[in-house]
Amino acid sequence: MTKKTIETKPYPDQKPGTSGLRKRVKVYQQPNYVENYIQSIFDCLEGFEGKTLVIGGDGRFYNETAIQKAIKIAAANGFGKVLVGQNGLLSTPAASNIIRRYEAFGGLVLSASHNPGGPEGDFGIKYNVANGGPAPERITDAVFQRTQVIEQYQIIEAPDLDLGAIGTQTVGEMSVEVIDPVADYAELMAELFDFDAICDLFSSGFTMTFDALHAVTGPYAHEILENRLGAPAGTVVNGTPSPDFGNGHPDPNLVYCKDMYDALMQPDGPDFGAASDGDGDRNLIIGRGRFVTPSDSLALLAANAHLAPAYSKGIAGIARSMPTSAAADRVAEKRGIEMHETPTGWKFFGNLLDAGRVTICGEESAGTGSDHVREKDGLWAVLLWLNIVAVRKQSVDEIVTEHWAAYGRNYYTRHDYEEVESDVANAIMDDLRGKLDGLPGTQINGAEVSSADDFSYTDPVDGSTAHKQGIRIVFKDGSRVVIRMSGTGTVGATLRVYLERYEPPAGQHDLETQTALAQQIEIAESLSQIRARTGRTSPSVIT
Ligand code: VG1
Ligand code: CO
Repeated sequence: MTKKTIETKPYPDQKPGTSGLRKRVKVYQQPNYVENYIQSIFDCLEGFEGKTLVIGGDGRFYNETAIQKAIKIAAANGFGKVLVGQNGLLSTPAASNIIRRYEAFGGLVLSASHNPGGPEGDFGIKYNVANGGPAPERITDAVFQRTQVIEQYQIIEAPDLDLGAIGTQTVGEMSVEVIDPVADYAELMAELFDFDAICDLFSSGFTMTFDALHAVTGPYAHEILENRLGAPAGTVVNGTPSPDFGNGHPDPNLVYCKDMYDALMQPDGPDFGAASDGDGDRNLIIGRGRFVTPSDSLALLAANAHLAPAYSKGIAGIARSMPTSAAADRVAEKRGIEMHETPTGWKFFGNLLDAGRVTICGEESAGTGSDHVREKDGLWAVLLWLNIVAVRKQSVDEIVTEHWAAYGRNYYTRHDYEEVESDVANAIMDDLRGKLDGLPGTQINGAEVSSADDFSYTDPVDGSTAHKQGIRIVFKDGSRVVIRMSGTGTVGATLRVYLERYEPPAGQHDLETQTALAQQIEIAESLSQIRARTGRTSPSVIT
């Protein structure tokens, strides 16, 4: 086993987005593409000699190839130990937990989340820091700078490791421990939630379907829901991870989980349906007859978290990403706890969680989580819902409608325009920015603008700032239109339009969402001309 220094040339496109570097597999397969990026990450870190690095991914195509490279580069750079999930698997929240539990220096999470996998699909690499969360922008910016000038990388030339065998091997002077990807995570969930109450719920005949979408949560869900909580075998469907996610799209939304949704809307359907994405950090929650929007789910989990043992003393505060609806704000207000509005992406929650200022965080994109790890956590959200249902002894539908009756309802939808030409998308955003100053006080389609800006954020813990995080236009009646460009796409540009309108406790809570937001949808088009300028007649995805 010899340590080698290999000459290389920079790639211009290794700029991490909202959640690490995501590209087509074909891009990652270029010579030295993975090596350059991983070496650039290590070049921006200090003090890891002899320390532990956690590595794991969602099992998609190219996962193992990239892991073998990462281990050998880590060994050559002087890490003391790598902890890697068996067969290269670790869900994103499980990786976050392993980093924290074993006090690792950091971790590499290999995933393109909800994007399709396989040779024609996407791949991704993300670096997480010692708190278990995604590296902050100061690090991701430095990594990108480094990728632009990299000239060489270090690697140990050695045979591939056996990632299937639990136990310890060595590469150069570094030890590599292959660990059970599920055990520590299942243990953590058992500490947080009332497993006895959830067991009783299942033994009382409560029925559930969990769709793992052939992605990483299969083994976690089998162990926790079926083995530990006693849900009948067959509760977990599509529970074996596959490199191309069964040729499917591991995005837990109403488009890709339509069959489950349809089953849940039947009067004799299951009581509860849930799903998670490629890397296990997102969640979809549907009760019989009631889909729970992610923004509402955040508010509901925050309002009811005290029913689970880990949060029985109450929560310190709530944080949500800017485009997420203000439903959670009403819970924070009523409880008199802190509320924070951050840019999109979990990396902005880390400081608030570390400082103990917030306990629960969430995003409209089906991500919710708490201070138990530093990533959003799909199964955590499912288990907290089950814990709440078990204690309240009510259906999801009853819990949601009671919540609206107490707090009012924030109607909410997101319209995505995918694979738009980058030039067109940039021009739309630039033109909107140019208009913002003149908007307050004007009327658009009958609604008066009260404020308009491009969201900037100052982190209250370390004072770091982030700019140009999305255009938000707020109207006098409290309704809101937000437009931003995705930072996770791999082809062209994706424009996201977020629409929201509040209906007070005594108002109408049972309108169809797109109908309830018809005025906001038209306002967004008048302002941005997205449909006109992209030639699209409708969004690619509505959530
Ligand atoms: C999207 C979501 C964002 C989420 C991010 C990563 O980012 O909008 O809320 O944090 O994906 O989630 P963007 O920049 O495309 O809007 V995951 O599950 O893809 O790691
Ligand atoms: Co994800």
